[in-house]
Amino acid sequence: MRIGIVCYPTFGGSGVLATELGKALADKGHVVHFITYQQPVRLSEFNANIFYHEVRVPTYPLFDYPPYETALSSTMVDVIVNNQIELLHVHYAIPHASAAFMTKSILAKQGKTIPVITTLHGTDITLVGRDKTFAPVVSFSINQSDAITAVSYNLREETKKIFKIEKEIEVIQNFVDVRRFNKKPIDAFRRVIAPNNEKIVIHASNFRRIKRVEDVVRIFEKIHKKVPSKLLFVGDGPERPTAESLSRDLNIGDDIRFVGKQEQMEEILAIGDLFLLTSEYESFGLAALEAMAAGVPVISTNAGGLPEINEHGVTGYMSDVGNIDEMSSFAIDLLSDKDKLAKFKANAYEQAKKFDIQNIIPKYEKLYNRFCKCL
Ligand code: GMT
Repeated sequence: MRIGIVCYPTFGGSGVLATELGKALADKGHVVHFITYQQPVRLSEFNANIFYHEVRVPTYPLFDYPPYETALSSTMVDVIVNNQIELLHVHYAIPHASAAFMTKSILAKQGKTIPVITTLHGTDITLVGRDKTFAPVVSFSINQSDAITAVSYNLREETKKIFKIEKEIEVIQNFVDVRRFNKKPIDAFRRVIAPNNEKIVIHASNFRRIKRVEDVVRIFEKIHKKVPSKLLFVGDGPERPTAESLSRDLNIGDDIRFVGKQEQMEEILAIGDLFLLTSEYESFGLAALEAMAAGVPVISTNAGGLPEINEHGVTGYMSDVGNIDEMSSFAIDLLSDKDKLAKFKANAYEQAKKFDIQNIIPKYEKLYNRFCKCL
């Protein structure tokens, strides 16, 4: 099948998921055309079945705001027509669902039908999408999609609460390639981060406010008082300076490393003992699932879709948003008990296997097949 995938090319979960989906489909013999403004970060290796089309937005003195959505729709029309694309799968509603609607309408005028599937990822509904600046367009264009999927049961319910959705929203939960994340730790790397065999705590995100990275620092401060430990912050974003200055203010700066955006997450997670995710909301929490696939237990909030992956008392622990005391005592308890930690690590890995890419890709293929009988 010839599939067009539209996504954000950055480190965010929706772009990572869309890229991994495209790569897996290509491995199964489908031809995948990525359409986005930059090479997706996880699309580094060559695959004969993968094509990448860059959306270019011309500059013009009149354009204070470059019209990306218009350029994206025009590129989609061009790619679909010239590459015989049979189905368009867009990830993250803004602005991809409305650009897809425009594309579909243009092609309909030319007598061509292109089925559109929109996958909702989280903030495109719960944060940005519901804002009145975007809501009418988001709601309309989602409803115009031929199929709508959500990455968790929680996101499906949230979407139904926020918008009047006239179609069924199908849940296809996010996935992880367990084989890729099940790596042996590189000893030399572990020694650089934790020279005295301290425990390694990890947080990875885009450092947006919704992630509450200050809570991560405060939890670590409490852990650090009881358990020799180091904290690795992976990723970058607007709240990073706040987390950095709080680390210095709390006098724990020397035991916290900000390693920035990293492509080889599996190598970093392989040396981890605990993953912290303190978000106000996560539709799913792909970063936590990747940690679990690397055998790292997760202490998270119980917000959004996190209870769909993190099993309290089994694969980690969950607390209410902002409950720093409880999250730190769970962490101290776990990191201080060798046997319990080993058990939780094994449980986390077993749980991740339920979300293995091999189990989820056929669900997307089945969905595609409803619109295009050419698989
Ligand atoms: O977390 C972010 O801000 C990034 C965002 C995205 O769209 O890239 O992540 C969302 O999609 C991920 C992949 O489906 C989910 O795992 C994240 O939970 C979700 N983030 C939020 O809901 C805040």
